[in-house]
Amino acid sequence: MTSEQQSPHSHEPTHHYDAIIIGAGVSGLYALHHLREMGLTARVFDGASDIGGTWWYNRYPGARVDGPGSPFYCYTFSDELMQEWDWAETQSKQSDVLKYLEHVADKFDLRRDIQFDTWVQDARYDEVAQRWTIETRSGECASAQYLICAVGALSKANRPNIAGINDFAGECYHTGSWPHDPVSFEGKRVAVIGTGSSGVQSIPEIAKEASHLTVLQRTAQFTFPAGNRPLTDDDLDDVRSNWDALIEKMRAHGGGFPAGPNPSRSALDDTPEEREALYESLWEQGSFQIFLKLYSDIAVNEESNKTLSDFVRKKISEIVDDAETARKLSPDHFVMTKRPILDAGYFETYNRDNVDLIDLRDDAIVRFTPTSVITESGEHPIDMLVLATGYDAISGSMLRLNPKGRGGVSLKERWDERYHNYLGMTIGGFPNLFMIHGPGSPGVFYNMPLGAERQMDWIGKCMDHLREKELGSVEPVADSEQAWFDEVTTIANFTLFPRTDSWWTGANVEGKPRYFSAYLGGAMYYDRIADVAANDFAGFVFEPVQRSDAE
Ligand code: N01
Repeated sequence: MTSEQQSPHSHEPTHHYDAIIIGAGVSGLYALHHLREMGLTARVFDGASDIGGTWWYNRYPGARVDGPGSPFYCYTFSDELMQEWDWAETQSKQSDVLKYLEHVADKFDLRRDIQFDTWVQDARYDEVAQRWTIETRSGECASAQYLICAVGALSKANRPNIAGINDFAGECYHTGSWPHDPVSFEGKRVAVIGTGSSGVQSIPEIAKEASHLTVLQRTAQFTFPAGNRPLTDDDLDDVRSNWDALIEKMRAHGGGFPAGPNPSRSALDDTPEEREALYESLWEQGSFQIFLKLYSDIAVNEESNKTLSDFVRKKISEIVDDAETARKLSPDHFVMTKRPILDAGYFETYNRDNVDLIDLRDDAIVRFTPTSVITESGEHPIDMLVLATGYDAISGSMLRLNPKGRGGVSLKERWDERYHNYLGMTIGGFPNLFMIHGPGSPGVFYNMPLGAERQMDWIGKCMDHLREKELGSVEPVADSEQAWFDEVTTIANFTLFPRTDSWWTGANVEGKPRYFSAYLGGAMYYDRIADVAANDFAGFVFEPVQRSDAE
């Protein structure tokens, strides 16, 4: 159903669709394509000026895929798309990922249903009409039976609240909303706050150009060689001729990678020499493959974990010339329990004469002035400040949207203490709303384009179910949300992940509920959601279509 009649009321919807999708990133693009294939009408709204979501915003120097690597960080729904696209490198740079997404948008003619530069500032459920109405910042309203939130797990910036930071008069950029015009570091004194993936990728690049770079580090990080290399024609031919089998492998793997399960033995089953040889060869090889070939218990057994932590700390001490700097760069949390990072010459960067490291645990920031950052040890004059301080991740962009469900209850109210959800896709009291990569789903622990496809395929099945049974709304019951929370938490507590402060646990944002909200069961998640669908969507409550008097 689509209609474009003008409404007499300024705040009445003027456009009506089957589905409204918020976000034109990797998830939103696929959602649009899939809904069209189902014969539904859909409109995508995005605050950015073009497609790409995270990949549109994150243009900082050094930004690359540090996940599964190309050509596996991609959609799988179209064989033709796979066959025709030439990836250049194993760890594609941001501009190459964006080119790919632009190609997808052109090939499937997606742009005609996407509205750019349009920030959705409100979304409300109408219980009588069984529809969602959204309002944009410019006051435009539209309605749809379904609201698909493809708002990104890493999209709401985490900006540090440090005394005087707003008084800093030099250039200041957050890695997650990097300018589109080139930024020059030439001859400048630059400070970077943050040593997560974005900091670790950008620091070596900034150091090459800046006259001086000061890295302000709160937590030292475990990072591994990215091993980026060009993809040859033979590499691509090999993947193309085995694509169907590789997709099956990706779907069966816990992280959505074309790999078998990790070796089934514990790190403690090997002798120290055997372990050292394995770690050394993986370090040499680089790329995300490192994590796929590790012992099975690195993330669950403290002693096993320490064997790998010790190995990386030894590497740091070998690479970094200055012993004190190497000490500061050596992490003390369980390796892997903050998002593992891939780098290109990160630790080597600290051997440069123009780079200094300040460990904020020993030498905290006191305040910023218009021209400097002052730490306990003294003043550091700077021309530019780079905030690589990450995101209010997983739940932040949903809470920023803050949809209002039944009875006008807002998501902020519903998620006051924890992110109630069922299957990581639906929320009680918010009928017909679906999240992609939301809390309670594998989201950031899975190959994200593949995860988006698989979640959206399930959402499509749920919509089909409503259509076939002439139902007007679907939402989870409270018991299924509680059971899902218990399942997510039980799996997480089996691991070391919840024991480290990270954006995975919400510990990076003040006042955020601190718990591990991602589903760590890997491929089991897709079996679980398939079972729910096969059992007539057990755990959900449905309402029949409410017919108006006129019908
Ligand atoms: O963010 P982060 P990110 N004062 O949260 C520090 C994905 N990604 O943008 O660890 C001082 O990891 C904070 O310190 P601490 C990837 O999944 C993918 O780097 O909280 N420091 C940390 O060092 C990644 O994990 C790719 O103590 C402060 C840093 O800032 C995720 O995005 C590329 C601070 C933030 O690190 C997020 O990565 C990049 C403060 N007030 C990212 N606040 C690709 O694959 C925060 N910090 C391309």
